[in-house]
Amino acid sequence: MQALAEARANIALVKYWGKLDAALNLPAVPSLSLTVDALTTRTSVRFDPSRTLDALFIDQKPADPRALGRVSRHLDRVVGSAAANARMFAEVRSTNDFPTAGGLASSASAFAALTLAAVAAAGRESDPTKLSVLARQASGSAARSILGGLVLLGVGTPGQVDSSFATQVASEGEWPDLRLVIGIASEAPKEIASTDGMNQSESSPYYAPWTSSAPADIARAMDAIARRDLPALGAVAERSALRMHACALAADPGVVYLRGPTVEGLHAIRKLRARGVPAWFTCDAGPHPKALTSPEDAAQVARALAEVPGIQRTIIAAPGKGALLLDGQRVSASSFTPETRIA
Ligand code: 2P0
Repeated sequence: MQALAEARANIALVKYWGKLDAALNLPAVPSLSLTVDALTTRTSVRFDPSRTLDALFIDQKPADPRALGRVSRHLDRVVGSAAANARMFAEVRSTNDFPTAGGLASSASAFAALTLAAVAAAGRESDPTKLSVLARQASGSAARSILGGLVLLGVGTPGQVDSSFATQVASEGEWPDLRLVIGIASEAPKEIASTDGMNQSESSPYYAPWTSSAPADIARAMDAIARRDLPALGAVAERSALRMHACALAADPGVVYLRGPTVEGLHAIRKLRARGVPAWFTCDAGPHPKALTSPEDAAQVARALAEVPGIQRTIIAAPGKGALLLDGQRVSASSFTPETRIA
């Protein structure tokens, strides 16, 4: 009846931006991410026959009705509708060790942890593929946080809910020598939610070229990972981030996540690279500049980002684990091993 799960955020190296089927939340492009050890959400779910409503606490505070509604809909999706008496109402408590909803992928770790905790609390059978299909329906990037290390999220087939899921490309132990340095530009929630930014980006004249060029970026990233080639992976990552933002900026009206510190962060990282430091820029639906680099160079990259005006602090993140249960429970496994599609 109750379970406690933990999941880590992930940062996409090849970005997810756009939906093939909004109702089923199927991505229009394949994406590839690194699950990171430094950004963790811990979520407990307790189904309680005496409850008459779901309750949600985020960082110890009662959540707003919109967040509660999103969580209730996800519980309905995972274990059945409360309104139809198919499940009990639940108390959900979630804590983040990083700022919520500010472009640091809190929805990824939050919905991955919620999915696993809810499945376990309900005593359901599952496996990473099914868990990622469930998590994806709440938040596309959450599908990737089910797994650790470098993770691929495939595109789907319209109308088929289980057609897009995450698979692990290299575990956190298989390529441990990667670091993501994050420059925190603001602790405030972002102004345009990712879902809205993506929907708006469909009006961009660059939307079609953005989606059609993504499979080639995935192929290059997969090849770089197979060779453990950081410069090749970094080059794809920087290009994918800039293309995603170019697509968003050209929407009508333009979707602008970039702030002064984001752009200055990009220049600082390129300047380091010109001096021979292996570091490549990325950024997401928020203002924080991030850099992919090596363990040896991470401190130097963090110092360079910390000097950018407007950067308040930096986080150095290593490859992290996938979602896991913390209270000794297990989700019983079912067998289901489909193939990931990237195009
Ligand atoms: C990514 N982002 O690949 C991209 C890059 C942000 C920029 O996935 O609409 O919150 O809930 O599926 O998962 C953020 O999008 O979007 C995201 P929905 P989500 O990480």
